[in-house]
Amino acid sequence: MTRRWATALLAGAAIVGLAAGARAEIQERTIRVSNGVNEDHPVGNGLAKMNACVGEKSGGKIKLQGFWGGALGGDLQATQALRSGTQEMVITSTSPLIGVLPALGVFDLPFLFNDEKEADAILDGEFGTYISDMMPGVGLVNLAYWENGFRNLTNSRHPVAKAEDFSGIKVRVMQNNVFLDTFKTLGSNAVPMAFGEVFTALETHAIDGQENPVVTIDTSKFYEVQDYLSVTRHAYTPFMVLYSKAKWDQLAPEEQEILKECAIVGRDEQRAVSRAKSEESLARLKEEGMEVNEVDPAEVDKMREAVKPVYDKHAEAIGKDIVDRMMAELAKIRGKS
Ligand code: TK8
Repeated sequence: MTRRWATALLAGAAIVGLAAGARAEIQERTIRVSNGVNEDHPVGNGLAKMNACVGEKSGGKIKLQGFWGGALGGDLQATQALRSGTQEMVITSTSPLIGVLPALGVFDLPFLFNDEKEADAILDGEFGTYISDMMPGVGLVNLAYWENGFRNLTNSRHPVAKAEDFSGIKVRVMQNNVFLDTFKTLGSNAVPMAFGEVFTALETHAIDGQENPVVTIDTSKFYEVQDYLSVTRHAYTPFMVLYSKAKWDQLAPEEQEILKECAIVGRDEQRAVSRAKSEESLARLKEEGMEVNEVDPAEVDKMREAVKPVYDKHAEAIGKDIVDRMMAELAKIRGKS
């Protein structure tokens, strides 16, 4: 056998050995993933894709097990379980975590993004990394930003076609001061509440309305307890795919790499389904009897104008440098810098 062949064989054996060694680092494990939404939400598609990816890259050793409808607790409760090291993962809106990391409030500023393209550019770019790099400091690791989406108002009182129509409507908002202030500034009676309590509160008329993306309104069956959908697109909420830092640090580098890569694979699937399903959901909400109105752009501009003071009012709590950095990034994306 020539020296070259021997060298090639040795090199091959080394690579196979390394791969086997790396695989040996990968433990058999089932990772529990807490979700507030139901499994037929696009997050279900994203998690299925991420799970298939993780299974393939780990030789079937690592599995993701989704828990839905807040079965393992709401967003904030599940996130606290991660921080205490008693649970592995949660896919949560950033908004309820504002008490954990005030900087997350930057995503709650009303009418911040004009479209999904801007949201993706910010979240998947330097700014998104800048915020993700803050998460280990509060006991969390953000694997990716998935899409909750542009939020719209539903209620059981009357359509909201003009800025003044918010007046008198009792609207549930997430447990988040920026949303609370935004909806109070718009004239509604804003009530902070965990997502898991919203359906019953609507059904019993403890509240008149809520606001969420149409795929959430559809898959949470809010059409059963709401009459009007007003397409306001007043905010865009990201989901974070969070891992407990205490548990993350117990994973082998190979396992961490697999989870990070597959969270991105899951992200692309989840966003694609979220955007494709939005049209279907809108059609279903109409079929289920909801009266849907697209708010006139001139009226949206009036709403934008009305809530502008919310930016200055909350800049200090969020971090003025963070708000300024966000606005500078957006100006760059819009070609205005
Ligand atoms: C689901 C929540 C929900 C959010 C809300 O876990 O609370 O209204 O938009 O989708 O994160």
